[in-house]
Parts: sequence; C-alpha cells; structure tokens
Amino acid sequence: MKKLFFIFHILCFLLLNGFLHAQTMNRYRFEVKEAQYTRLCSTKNILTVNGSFPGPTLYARRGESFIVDVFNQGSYNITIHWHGVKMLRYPWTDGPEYITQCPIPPGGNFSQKVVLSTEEGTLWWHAHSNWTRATVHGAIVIYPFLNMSYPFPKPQAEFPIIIGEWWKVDIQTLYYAFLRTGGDPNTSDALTINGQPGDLYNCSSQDTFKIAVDKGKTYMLRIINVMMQELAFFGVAGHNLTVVGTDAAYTKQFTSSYIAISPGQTMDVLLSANQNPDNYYMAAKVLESTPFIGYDNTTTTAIVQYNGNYTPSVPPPSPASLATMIRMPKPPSQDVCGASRTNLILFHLKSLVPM
Ligand SMILES: [Cu+2]
Repeated sequence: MKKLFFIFHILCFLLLNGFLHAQTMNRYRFEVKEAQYTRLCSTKNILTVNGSFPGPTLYARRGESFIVDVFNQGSYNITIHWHGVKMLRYPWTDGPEYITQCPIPPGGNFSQKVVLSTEEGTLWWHAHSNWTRATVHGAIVIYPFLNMSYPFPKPQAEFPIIIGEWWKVDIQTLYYAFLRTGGDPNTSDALTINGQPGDLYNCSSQDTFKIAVDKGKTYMLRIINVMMQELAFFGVAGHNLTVVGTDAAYTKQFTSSYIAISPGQTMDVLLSANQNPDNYYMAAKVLESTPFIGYDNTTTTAIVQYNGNYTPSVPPPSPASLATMIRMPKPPSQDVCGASRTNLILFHLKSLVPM
C-alpha cells in the first residue's frame, strides 16, 4: 500500500510538472497557405506562413523551448526546419522530412517543439520540402537569459534584415523544370530585402523597406541570407558595420564597410547612425563565383532614413563598396607570419617529402 501511495505521488508530480511546463511554453500558430503577391509588376501565388512574406519572426530567450502548431493548408507535403537550432536530444520535430520526421500532408497539422539550448542571437526557420523555403521562411530572435544583457551596449532598436530572391515564375514550376533538365535553376529576377526588391527595380519604389534612425544612436541589424544558393554582399552607404554575432553565437567584434554572408548564415551587426541626417541605401548583391556561370547581377536596396528635418538626397547615396562587391576581395599576399602564401604552400609540400 505504501508503495502504491509513493507511485501515485510520483505520477502526480510528473503530471503537475508537465502541466506547468506546458503552461509556460510559448505557442505559435503557423498556417502554411498560398497568398497573392505582386512584385516587379506581376502577380502570382506564393506559399506563405500566415499569408506573410517573409513569415513571422519568432522570439525566445536562451534555453527556452516553444511549440509551433503547423497547419498545412497548402497542396504539398511540408515541414518547418529550425535552421541552426541544435535540438539537443530532441531531433523528432526539427523538420527534415523523411529523415527525422514525417512530412505534414495537405490538410494535416502537427505541433513542432523547438528546443533551444546554447543558441543566442539570430537564427531562422524555413520550409524543408523541395524549394518551398524560397518563400516560406522567417527569423528566430533569441535574447539572452532574463536579466542578462548583450556583451555590447543595448542597441536603440533591432531590425531583422532578410536577404532573399524573387522569381516571376511559380517556384514549383521552376523547381521541376531544373530537376527535369538536370541543369542549373534559372537565375532569380530580383533580390529582396525583407521581401522587397527596392527602388532600383520596376514597380518597386513605393514599397521599399525602410528603417528610421536617430542620429547618435546605435541599431542592431539581424541579417539573414535566405537565398537558395547565393552568397551575398551587404553594406550601408557611408556607414560601417560592426559584426557582433553569427549563427546565434557571439563573435570577436570587427568592423567593416560591408559583409559577405553565405546562404543559410545569419550575422548580427551594429550600425551607428553617425552620419549627416539623410537617406542612405543599404544594399545587397550576389557574389559572382565564376565568370562563366550566370547569376542575378541586380542590386536590392532598402533605406536607412534619419529622423529630423532635412532635404534628403535623391537618389540616396549607395554603398561605395557596392561596385567592388561582385567578386571576393583578393586574399592578402602576406599572411600574419610575414611569409607569402606561395612560400607557405611550398613549405608544406616539402614537408610531405620523406627525408
Ligand atoms: Cu536550413
């Protein structure tokens, strides 16, 4: 009898604990569904979460878990992947369909639990079926533990900056076309910042993404490259960027006039609004990896707009480094030890020769 009583107590404790835990875990509702979007003067249906492109930003604190109830109202199997979340000891809902979980069929729903541990900074989520992630994606912002601060002064405000691509054709049509031919996918028609191509493209100036800043304040840009396979350069005219984190981990800080960010990567950068009040372009371009492979050579822009009374420059200044952003800068001919790279390679080759 005593034993039964003991087991009953344990069961009650576990149930209550589970109940309390479930109570404190944040829940999000993701309805995966088609929505009509117009870009570059033409309209098409795209797959979205909750009708928005990019999708909603998720917010959490370091070490928290949260649940995303995914309702698949589209016409394809789908799962959502939590890009960069380690999902320690809980891979069962991390999104790669047919690998760690079954896809959610059209009309179905499934609750995906996201288990954060040491991640802190910016990550992102995206659909994990064929090329659906081209439009089904969004940011995950992970703040420090409660009552803990960033390892740098708190910025005045923070902005997710999602660098993506836009095709005028339907994404599934595009996907099956290059699967059929075995060739490269057609290059995109525009690059985008937070879903907007920016005013260097037709029919786009009205909706160009803008951030408002106060002179003298510092802001954090949580930059995510969600492009399918292109490395991007990003810079802000007249301003330096101080990189403080990447892929949800803090880095040794460094300052540069522009950054290069790989597909899938995130970078948290600080932007000090220390220039004359004006409008300034922030811009992204694609790396030309080889002269013989086609790529989208257009430039997406958004605008950093200073608050105050002034006559803004028209057009806004562009990042000076933009013209050189297309190719990777040449590596330095001298390394930190003072030896040239060629000498180092020769030295290492010689070390392979048996003495
Ligand atoms: Cu991913």
